[in-house]
Amino acid sequence: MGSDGYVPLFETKKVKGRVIYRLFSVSIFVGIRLILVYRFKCIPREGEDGRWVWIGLFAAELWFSLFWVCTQALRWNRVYRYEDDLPKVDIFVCTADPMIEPPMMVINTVLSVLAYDYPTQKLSVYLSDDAGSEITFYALLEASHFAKEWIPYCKKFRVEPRSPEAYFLSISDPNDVKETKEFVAIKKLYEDMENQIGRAAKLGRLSGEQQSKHKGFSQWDSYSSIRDHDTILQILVDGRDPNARDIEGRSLPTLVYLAQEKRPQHPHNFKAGAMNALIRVYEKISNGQIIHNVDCDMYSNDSQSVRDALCFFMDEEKGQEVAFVQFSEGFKNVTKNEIYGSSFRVGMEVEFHGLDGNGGPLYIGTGCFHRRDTLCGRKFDKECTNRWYMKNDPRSEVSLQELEAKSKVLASCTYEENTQWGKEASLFLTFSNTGLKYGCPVEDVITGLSIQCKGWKSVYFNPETKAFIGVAPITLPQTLVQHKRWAEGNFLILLSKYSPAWYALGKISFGLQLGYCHYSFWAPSCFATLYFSIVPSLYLLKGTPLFPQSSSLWFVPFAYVISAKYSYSLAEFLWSGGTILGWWNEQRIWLYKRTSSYLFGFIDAILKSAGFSDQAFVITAKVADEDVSE
Ligand SMILES: *[C@@H]1O[C@H](CO)[C@@H](O)[C@H](O)[C@H]1NC(C)=O
Ligand SMILES: CC(=O)N[C@H]1CO[C@H](CO)[C@@H](O)[C@@H]1O
Repeated sequence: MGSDGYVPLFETKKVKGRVIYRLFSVSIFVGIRLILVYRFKCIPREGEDGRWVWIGLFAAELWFSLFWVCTQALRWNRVYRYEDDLPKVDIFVCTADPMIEPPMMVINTVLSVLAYDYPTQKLSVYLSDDAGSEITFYALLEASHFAKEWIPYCKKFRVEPRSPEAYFLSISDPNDVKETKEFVAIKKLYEDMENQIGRAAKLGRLSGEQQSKHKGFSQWDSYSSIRDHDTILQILVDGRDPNARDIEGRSLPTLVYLAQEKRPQHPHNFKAGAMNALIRVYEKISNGQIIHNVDCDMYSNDSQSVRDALCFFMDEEKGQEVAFVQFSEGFKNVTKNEIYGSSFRVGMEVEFHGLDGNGGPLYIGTGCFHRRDTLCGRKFDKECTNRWYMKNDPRSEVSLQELEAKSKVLASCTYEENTQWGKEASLFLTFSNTGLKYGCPVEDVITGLSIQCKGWKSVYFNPETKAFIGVAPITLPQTLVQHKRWAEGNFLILLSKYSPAWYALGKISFGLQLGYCHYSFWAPSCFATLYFSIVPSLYLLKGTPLFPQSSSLWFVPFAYVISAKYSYSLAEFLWSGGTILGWWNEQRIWLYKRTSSYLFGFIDAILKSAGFSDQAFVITAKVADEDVSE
């Protein structure tokens, strides 16, 4: 470790005792020289017995000497590289509703990230359960037992993907894998766990026996409802604990369950609030330098993703500028022709790459790796490095109970009052400097924008094998509601203090400003679309021409623009891996969205910013809240 308190991502150490080795090596060298001198001097005269044997021996020794010199190159200057100093990575998994997001789905995501190919002592996983569901806690407890078998199994047989469900689905016949016996055993174990959890979920409560399995369940004694309960915090696996070992005796990643305190009279700010509570709590527990966040419906499909992301952060040229690395997402639930156009194909394959060229993609709330300092409001300056400050383990010398008690306070609903955290749920006001931004239905996008405005860059990474796979909305209403939220949120950003149009002026590149505006303009573009879809057809009935006759020369630009634009759009869609029918569906849905989602999004945004409606809530098919069902 350098005297200035940081260590590089990996460390290069010169081997100890080099001087001694070199002295030793020189002594051998001298010895060899002497041997050669002896051979040369004492060659038998011509005609004497054994002259040629002697010369042969001399040649052989000469050869060996040369060879020896070469071997010295392999020993003279040895360095050893240690990966020990990889930064600590903390993974936040967010869930909000055990009905929409069944506990089995949540723990599959958790297990897939627990099994990342990364040193387990450097990995911690936090599950933020905004519903504070006892069943989810129970599922996580079961998953922590299963992980003791699952992690070694994955690492031993290099299993991909590491979400058990996806893995077992991908293998239809146990005889297809080499390790048939182990496969059958682990699958059985998984199914037992699934049955147990399934039964509990169906009943909606736990039996006394299940509750007696862990002292953590006592925290539900004071639980009155999903919107009214104490902070629930439980460190299920403490990575430092010498007893927390997998079946092969290796350490396990730390695993923490957190449900922030909720009281009816306090806003809890949904996902952003949960993330901010997590950020405060994790500082006391693991305090890693990288925060990785995934939604609970999005499992990791590639165990190497952490290392992939670190490549960008540790890059010698540009690494110090990178605030976050956003991965693309894949969807397992879309049909071949994407009937609701919900895979965001062109966005992922084309548009985000365009943003990346202008300074970095948006932060889309999942599948993202953050430099922790940037989430805590750090500005980019010359002192930022691609090296990682070594933080002392915050846990040292504190018992687990004390640690839990200390951390719990940080997730209470009054903690944020009069602090720099988050900020109230209203627009046009000063967003604070710390944590994720509140008051916007797309808290992720506005958070990413504010980070970029502080001088940071972001990186978009879209590997061939999708690193994260989630579920897309599978019904038309879900699709439309999701787009209403996005359109409304992005439009609100335009009106907010953090507007990409003026706040960002001069802070981010002009191209990136326009890129953000593109998303912000979704909502208002409903009017032009509605006008175009209604008025010309009415006038057609009246017989008033609004477009040039096909015989007129003015017809050419219209025909050209329309046909060229559509051909390009089709080509782009096909190039992104879509189908012709998929493109057609996308066009269809595009019209639906523009005439409904965007219109409602626009109206709601205006009402909200005029102060008529203040329920700034988050709706997603993934993270939803009680009010959503309304
Ligand atoms: C997910 O990972 C598996 C295994 O590596 C791979 O075969 C599959 O193509 C990946 N899925 C996607 C959508 O990339
Ligand atoms: C989680 C989820 O919605 N799964 C659905 C994905 O789509 C297939 C059909 O395409 C359904 O069978 C799954 O239930």
